[in-house]
Amino acid sequence: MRTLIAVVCMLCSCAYPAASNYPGSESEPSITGIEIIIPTREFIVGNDIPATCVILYMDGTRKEAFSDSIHWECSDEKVCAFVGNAPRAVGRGSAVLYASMESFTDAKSISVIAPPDYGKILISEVYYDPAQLADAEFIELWNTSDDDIDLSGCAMAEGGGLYSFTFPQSTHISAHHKIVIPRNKESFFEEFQFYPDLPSSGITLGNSGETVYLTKPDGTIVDIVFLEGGDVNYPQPDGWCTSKLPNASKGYSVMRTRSEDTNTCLDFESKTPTPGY
Ligand SMILES: [Ca+2]
Ligand SMILES: [Ca+2]
Repeated sequence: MRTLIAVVCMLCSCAYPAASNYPGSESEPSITGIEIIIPTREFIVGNDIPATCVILYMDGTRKEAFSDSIHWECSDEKVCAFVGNAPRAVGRGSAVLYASMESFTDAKSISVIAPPDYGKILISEVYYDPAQLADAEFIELWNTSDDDIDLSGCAMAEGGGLYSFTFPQSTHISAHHKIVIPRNKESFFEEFQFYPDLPSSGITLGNSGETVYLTKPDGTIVDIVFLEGGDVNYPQPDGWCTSKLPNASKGYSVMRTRSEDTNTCLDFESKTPTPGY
């Protein structure tokens, strides 16, 4: 009988260890506050706000709170609202996100911006046949919209399918500004005496028929240019041009001459390179 009791108590001891981590137990350190954890302060309309909350203890430890123990509020329901107990960005503007648990609260200011209007980004210049260094090539993009646009996840590619460049996280293009994507930034520097906005893309452009295009994060094409008829694997479609235009001789760029985009060769001319402006 003694042996049996000892075994039962051992099992008790295994199943119910000293309950220092259980809320309400005697050894639980006192709570000093809560803190909202969010990865960024800027969100896009329609997206969830991945906010969580941690409990702060007097001994310096922290523990993520159970989601149903937190009460969330937003200072402006036109900016953030709740689906169940999960915050979501619902409209443009600034607001304060509040979390509360018992007598503890925390607040974080957030801003909500419109979804990027990728259709307002145009390929504005392609320097595909440089005067001296072949890899001084560049592609220039123009944000024709009134808003900054986050290019993270967008990509530039060429029609042969050999080269592409995905924009790094947090790559922004300011409203009405242009950015330069060099093939090789050191060769670009040699020719233009300044460093471009972005790192070397490695995108190598053919000199007699090339297609250059920009895709948004879901992979669909935002803008495309067919140079000298386009790449043999991706030639110009009917309606682009009646001849193999635009083209540019060695040392010149194909350059967009207006912000109106007709998706034809008429939007471009051959000009002296103007990277970034
Ligand atoms: Ca080339
Ligand atoms: Ca330019």
